[in-house]
Amino acid sequence: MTTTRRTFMAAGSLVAAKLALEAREAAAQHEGHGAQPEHAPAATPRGAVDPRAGRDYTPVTVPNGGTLPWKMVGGVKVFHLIAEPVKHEMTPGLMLDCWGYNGSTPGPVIEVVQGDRVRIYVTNKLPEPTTVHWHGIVLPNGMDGVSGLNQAPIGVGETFRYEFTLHEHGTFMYHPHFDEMTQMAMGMMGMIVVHPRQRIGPRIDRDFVLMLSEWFIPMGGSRPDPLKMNDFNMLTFNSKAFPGTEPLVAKTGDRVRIRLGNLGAMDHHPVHLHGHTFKIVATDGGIIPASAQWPETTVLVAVGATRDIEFVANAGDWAMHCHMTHHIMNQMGHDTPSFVGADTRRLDAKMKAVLPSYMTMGADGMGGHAEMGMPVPRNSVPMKGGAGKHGYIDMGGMFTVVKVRSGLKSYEDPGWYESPKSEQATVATAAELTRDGIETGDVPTPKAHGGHEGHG
Ligand SMILES: [Cu+2]
Repeated sequence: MTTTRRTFMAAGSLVAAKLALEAREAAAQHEGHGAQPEHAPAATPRGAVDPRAGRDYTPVTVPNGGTLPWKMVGGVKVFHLIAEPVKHEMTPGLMLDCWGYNGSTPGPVIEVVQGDRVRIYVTNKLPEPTTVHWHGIVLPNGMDGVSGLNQAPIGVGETFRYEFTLHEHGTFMYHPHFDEMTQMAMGMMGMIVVHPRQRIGPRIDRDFVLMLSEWFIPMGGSRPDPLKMNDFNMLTFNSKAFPGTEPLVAKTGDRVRIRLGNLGAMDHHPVHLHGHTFKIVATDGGIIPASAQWPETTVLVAVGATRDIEFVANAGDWAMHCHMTHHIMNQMGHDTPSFVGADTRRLDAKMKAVLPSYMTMGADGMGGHAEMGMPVPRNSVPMKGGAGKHGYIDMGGMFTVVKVRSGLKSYEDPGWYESPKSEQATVATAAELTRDGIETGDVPTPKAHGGHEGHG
């Protein structure tokens, strides 16, 4: 047990914190975060955190999502989680029948403060039993949520009560531990953020929460397939695939934290952020001491783990994505031969005789296919990407944009970044090539992609 994980209030600092509390209470009023507990919860063996002490944190921002509301009853934060089927638009053009919590997948983020006593009612509106496991949280055994081991399953229509005190702070998750293969593949998962009772380290300006998951959605279908063990064809941040992912917006110089959690079935995701180096500052086991943090540009988020990264924001539109290239594609077919570099003219000619619209895919790469609007089954998004400032962004899946600007008045999507001309990559001029002695030799002439002249 380290002092960085659990903040012990010394008597002197408690007085100071109480004084600061009054000033802060007025300022820190935030939706769902108004009241402080009036009564300290009953002392526990590890109840060293004084819940009457002040609070100094930045509430989380959940792209494409929100936080679970709560009310204070006798010093306990009371939540109501409802496990239920949900209609979910994973990305424009793909509407799904999923399972989730309180109308969404992932479920709303449960945001609390270290030392809080929580009572979480869970109502089961699914067609089968369920439970909730509070992943990563140290709590009494009977609250751990493993069906059969720690509790009876929550029957269809039943409401169970979970109650415990958050001794640790950090980034955690919740998910079922009954038929988890089905229920998690259908979208049942969520994140838990426990802020430290007293701030540790520099103030965070933007605190984002992203859950990573993976799905198999048959082309034209609307139900995730829980039996898939690999070849997942939809990869998501907060159950959204690009271009459905909301950007993460920050001001230049903001200190940004991104909390990543992975409850996918099989895959670990190396999440890469462009234009920055960041530090991995915490795992779901606690804070990494400053002396042990190291700079990174990619963080591997293993199945069942969370990672918090922090950086100071640089101006621009920066891609953030899983670096497994198949994880930034939407509903790509995997069971086809590779045509890259093949001369497919004879094949095309024969096929066109029976299928006039036939065109072999992929002989000169697959960039631009997404943009061409091929005929596809209804409710499917094969290879679909989204519009960008400089043309089409050929990616889907676990891809989003961190948008950083100076002088923002709000954290609404500020549109596309306008690079200064001198800082924009463009076609090199003949004068530039001559000046620098660059000879390109013979170069191929671009072929039209099915009547589409090039792409961005
Ligand atoms: Cu990945």
